[in-house]
Amino acid sequence: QLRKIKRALLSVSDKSNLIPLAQGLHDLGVELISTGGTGRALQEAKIPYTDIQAVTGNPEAFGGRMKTISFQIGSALLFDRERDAQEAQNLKIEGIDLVVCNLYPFQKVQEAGADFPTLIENIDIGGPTMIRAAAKNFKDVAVLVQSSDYEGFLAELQSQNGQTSLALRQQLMAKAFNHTADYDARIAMRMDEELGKKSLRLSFKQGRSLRYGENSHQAAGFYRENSSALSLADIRILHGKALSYNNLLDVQGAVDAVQGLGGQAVAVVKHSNPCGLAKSMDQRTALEAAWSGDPISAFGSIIAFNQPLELKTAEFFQLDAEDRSQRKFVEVVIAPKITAEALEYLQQHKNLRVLELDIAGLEKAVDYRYLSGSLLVQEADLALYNQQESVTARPFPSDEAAKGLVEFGLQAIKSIKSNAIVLVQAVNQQQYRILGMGAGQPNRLVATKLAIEKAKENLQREGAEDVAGILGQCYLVSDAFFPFADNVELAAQAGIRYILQPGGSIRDKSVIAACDQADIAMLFTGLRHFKH
Ligand code: 93A
Repeated sequence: QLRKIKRALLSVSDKSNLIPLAQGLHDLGVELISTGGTGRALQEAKIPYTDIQAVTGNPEAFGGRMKTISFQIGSALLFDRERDAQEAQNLKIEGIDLVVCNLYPFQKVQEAGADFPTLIENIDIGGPTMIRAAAKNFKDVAVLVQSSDYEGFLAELQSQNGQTSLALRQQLMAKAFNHTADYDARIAMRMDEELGKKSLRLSFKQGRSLRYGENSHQAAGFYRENSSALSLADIRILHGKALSYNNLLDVQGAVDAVQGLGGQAVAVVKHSNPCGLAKSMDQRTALEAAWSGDPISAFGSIIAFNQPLELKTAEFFQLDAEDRSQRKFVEVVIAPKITAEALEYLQQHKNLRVLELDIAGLEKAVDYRYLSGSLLVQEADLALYNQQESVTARPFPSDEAAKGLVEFGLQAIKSIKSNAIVLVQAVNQQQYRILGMGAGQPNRLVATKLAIEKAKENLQREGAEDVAGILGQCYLVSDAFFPFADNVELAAQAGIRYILQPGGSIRDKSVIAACDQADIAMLFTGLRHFKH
């Protein structure tokens, strides 16, 4: 089903790449038809063309609102070359086999802050009509809507004696309908806005396939947002099996946790919560410190690095250990880059998924949650704190070291599901880690208990001599205010001496009093970090 292109209609607002295409078509013997501005560009380049008015038999009218809209152009694009051949001949309609069209730049004009009448004038009517007509008749007609497609298209024509294949025309057709749909969606959104109603028109394309959802009886899919410059769907799998639904959720959790942390940061994630998170100047040290947050849960975890993964770091997993029990199996590692040596080492583990993605370049300005027949939208939780106000008799330290640990603690708590409590430790000036955390508890007191228990367990395993002494150096961070003093009392019993929380409870006073009683320093940040 090759189709020769004999006549082409060129009508473009964006004239980039136009001349090489027009010249190429002309050289192949294609007759070119053009609207006013496009024609002038051809004329300047000395490429012969037929003026649209000679085809429509009508003048370009009404300030350009009527250029191509006509019985002649519509018919030339739409008639069925087999079924309607006789009728077309009777009506003296000669087919047009290619439309090259891009539309009035509505979006660009809008972004430039144009007034309403200017916007209205930039709603293209004739362009989408031609594009949709050509696309509908893809069996015989080709359509180009993007200037970056010209070069490849021309090369294909040149290699096929001026003909296009059905497969190519079908691809161009799908692209054309997507293009006009996006164009109209933009206009529709803007018109809703004018009436004070904001509408959301998200547009996604189906991406990699998923075998199933959270559980094996749930079908699932993964879609990439069309307008996203860099998406989680752009992950490159360098090694290992396809990603599962749960993998992707955990990868997002791990990536969120390391994003925004400087130095060498590592997150160890299970069920979308970081059970380990650390930052250091050295990557291997950071991994060890993150792993130590919960060395049992870390098995089968998803691990994200904010810097290129080095061999020395990867060797921590001891994948080549004779004694199999020494090998640390994880599900996924992801980094902005995996060095060749690290990749070779990790490939020893058949089931490990090794992923690359430019984590720092990922953007997630908004969060969406689908509810029954409705969508919840919010800005992503990007800020760490509003203020740092020491509210206790014992002042909360404000030196550089303290600031570093405060920011690390807030970054950690922001990534953990509510109710969340995390204990963070400065191993030294440049090395921070999660020492214990409690996540997703309906009762905050239980989260505090879990975080303290885990911290103690970790310190005991590590052979720490003065567990209470170390806990006395850690910061206990709460994602939301303490409604009662009981959390403070529990922390005091464990030897905790520093607490960070948003503040803002009607019982703040009694919570502060409990801190003073126990000689605890407390900082109010003024910003809650719920994560449901
Ligand atoms: O105002 S329109 O909707 N009326 C038309 O009949 C029409 N035909 C093509 N705009 C129309 N066009 C658009 O003009 C094309 O989609 C293209 O964006 C532009 C090209 O005009 P020119 O060749 O004069 O620069």
